[in-house]
Amino acid sequence: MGLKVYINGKFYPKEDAKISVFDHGLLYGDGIFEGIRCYNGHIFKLNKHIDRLYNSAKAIALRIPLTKDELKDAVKATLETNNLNADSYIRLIVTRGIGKLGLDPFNCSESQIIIITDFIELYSKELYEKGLDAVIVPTIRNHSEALNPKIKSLNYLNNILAKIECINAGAAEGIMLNKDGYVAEGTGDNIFLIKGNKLITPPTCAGILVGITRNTVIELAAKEGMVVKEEQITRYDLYVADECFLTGTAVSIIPVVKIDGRAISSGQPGNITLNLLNKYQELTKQRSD
Ligand code: PXG
Repeated sequence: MGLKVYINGKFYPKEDAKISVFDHGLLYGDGIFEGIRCYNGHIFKLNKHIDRLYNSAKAIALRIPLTKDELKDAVKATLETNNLNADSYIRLIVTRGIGKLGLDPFNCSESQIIIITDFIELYSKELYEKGLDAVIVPTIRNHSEALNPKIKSLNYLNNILAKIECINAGAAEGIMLNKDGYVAEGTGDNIFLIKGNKLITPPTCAGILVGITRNTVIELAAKEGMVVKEEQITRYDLYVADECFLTGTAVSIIPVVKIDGRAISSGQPGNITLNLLNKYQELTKQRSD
């Protein structure tokens, strides 16, 4: 049986899962999304993803025509329809809907809800063991008063431009600074460094997506008795860090061992990073939310 995609309450075979070319999600990137993981049949942090989606919707004045519970049921139904009860990935999308040409979002039809369930592997197993090489890219993260990075919008060109720069530089990931020159985040992940006994990550006011994995790692580290700080980070701080790693739903925790040609400490994944990765993997096996 082929993959089925949910669109507005109905399931369509992958080949027939289509959206109008007049949808403002396509025409203007006007919409929002979430990337969610299902581990061993359990959807990880579903409530947190649903809350963030509704906040993104509120911020762009988009009405989601389902209650949070109805939307959660739709996500679960999509997994069941596809018999995806082991490890899988869920892409939840809400577009502005079908409208006329022209920016006005208020002439659009009801917003369109799409749920795709599939698999995702952003980095090879080898990179988790060896750690990845990152570069700081020229494109800065969106200014919060232009398009707030807290909104997980369908408009990802800011990150895509950064990704192009990192690929051109031959690196696995790009680190983006904000307009003030402080470290913001990766193109699709949050960043942490370890210095001495402290775990440090940029504060949300640095202009970042408030990652659900980020928040989970902050909680985990605090439980492990680590000192966790949300502090402004400079390029220098990254170069001289003891350890560095990235977090995200798709990547979980991945070590960074080189930044702009500088080896981070010995150039091997750090012990604290590997311990946190272990603890995170244990957590994904539990039915916590
Ligand atoms: N920053 C940005 C810009 C992101 O896009 C994160 C941080 C990490 O957030 P979470 O909540 O996932 O810990 C993201 C998340 C994909 C994909 O398909 C991208 C993300 C998550 C899942 C899948 O490329 N980005």
